Amino acid sequence: MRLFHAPGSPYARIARMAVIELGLEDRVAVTEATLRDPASILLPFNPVGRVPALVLDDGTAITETTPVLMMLDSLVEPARHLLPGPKTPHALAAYGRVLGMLDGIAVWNRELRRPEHERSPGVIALEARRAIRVADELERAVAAGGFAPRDAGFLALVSVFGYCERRHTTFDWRQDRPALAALFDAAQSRPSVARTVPPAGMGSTAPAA
Ligand SMILES: N[C@@H](CCC(=O)N[C@@H](CS)C(=O)NCC(=O)O)C(=O)O
Repeated sequence: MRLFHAPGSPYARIARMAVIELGLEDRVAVTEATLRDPASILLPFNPVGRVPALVLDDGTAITETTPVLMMLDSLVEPARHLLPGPKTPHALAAYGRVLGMLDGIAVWNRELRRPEHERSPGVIALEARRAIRVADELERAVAAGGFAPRDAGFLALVSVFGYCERRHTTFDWRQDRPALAALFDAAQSRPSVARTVPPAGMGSTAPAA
């Protein structure tokens, strides 16, 4: 099977890290695709044109991060699954919270990529407030011992702040968030993290759009 990604995409990075964490590199080929490009090799498989997209051997294209993780999890024994289930509601809540934060950061970043006269100060202010609010909550959660297991919430957290670090530098997320920063820094030595660091730039298209 084949996983389409873009090096700058924080959503696709979660899936790429999952492939490595689950030991699926010999079963899942990782292919880079261009985004927002009518000639992209992704479009015949996924008309939505977004990554991650996981194309199964029968041609079925699984899209959106969580369904992709569900499919990847299904390839390994349950004890190694990354996605939390309803029996671990705190972990499920943590994963959802980080994904929600990522959605907001993506909107914020997209707004900043517009020509200045097209930007909405209202949207930027709203998304900045949202990001600060969630990051403060994540700081409290990490300080209390949260995000310790290497599950989907942990991978999503690393991906969101990795994106902020490299492609959304306007958000000074480390400021007054020592627990979060320490967790993020410690994660960098994991092979799944070290091997998927996004290129510096802006947005999700490579190298710098
Ligand atoms: N809700 C999707 C979001 C995926 C997404 O927005 N991916 C971006 C890259 S970070 C993309 O492919 N954008 C291309 C486009 O908008 O055309 C998910 O959970 O995977």
